[in-house]
Amino acid sequence: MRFDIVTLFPAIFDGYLTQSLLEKAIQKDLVEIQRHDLRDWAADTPHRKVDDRPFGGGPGMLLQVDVTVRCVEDVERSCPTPARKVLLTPQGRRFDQPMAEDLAGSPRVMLLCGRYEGFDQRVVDLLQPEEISIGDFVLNGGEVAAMTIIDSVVRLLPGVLGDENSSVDDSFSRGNRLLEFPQYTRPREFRGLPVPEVLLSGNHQAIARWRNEQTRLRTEQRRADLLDPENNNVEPFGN
Ligand code: 6GU
Repeated sequence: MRFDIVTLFPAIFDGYLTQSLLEKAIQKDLVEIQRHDLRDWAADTPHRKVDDRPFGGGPGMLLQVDVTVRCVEDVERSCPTPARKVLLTPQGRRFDQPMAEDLAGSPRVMLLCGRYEGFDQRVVDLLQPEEISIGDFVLNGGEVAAMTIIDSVVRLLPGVLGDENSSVDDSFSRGNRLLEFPQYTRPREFRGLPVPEVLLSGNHQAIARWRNEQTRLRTEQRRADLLDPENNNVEPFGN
């Protein structure tokens, strides 16, 4: 799978690409990540301007449609596989695990990271990207959101995780919309807090029952919304 990241700050991704699980996945050729500096598509060589003030007034600067469309079209042509285009914006559809699973089935995804107040609306009108938000809060730009999406997608690609920490039972996946049960390792007791007795019992049936119960309790207490069938409509995603 290939990701193309369009950003004004390609260096933000440096540590993430070299200090995480991603580095191994890249080495194994399971994923390829190309970064593209939007400024390289600016028209004027000395200033390399990519933004301008919004018509009608208001705070901040907008990324310009001409620079952005030129960039995206060139990046699209840099590889024969057509790219699914995703624009990161707080106005987008809220990202979740089924959307990560859906993206993991795409051979190529182009992520457009906004900065400032965002993109000129005509970027969306012309390129018709899927617009994605990672939650109801505001980031300074799409870069952290792009890393979030890549991180959640890459771990779903075959061969990235070993069998020992497979993603098939992950919370929020299509087959499992419940929270995970609590887990414990050594020592058996720490500052007066013991590991629940049942986990030391060797009784696998009792352990499975206890874990299911904990999953149900936690989900009821913390995320009752996940148990509401109304919220479990798996809407299609994409254009
Ligand atoms: Cl995708 N971008 C920005 N700038 N802020 C966000 C976001 C994206 N998702 C949540 N907040």
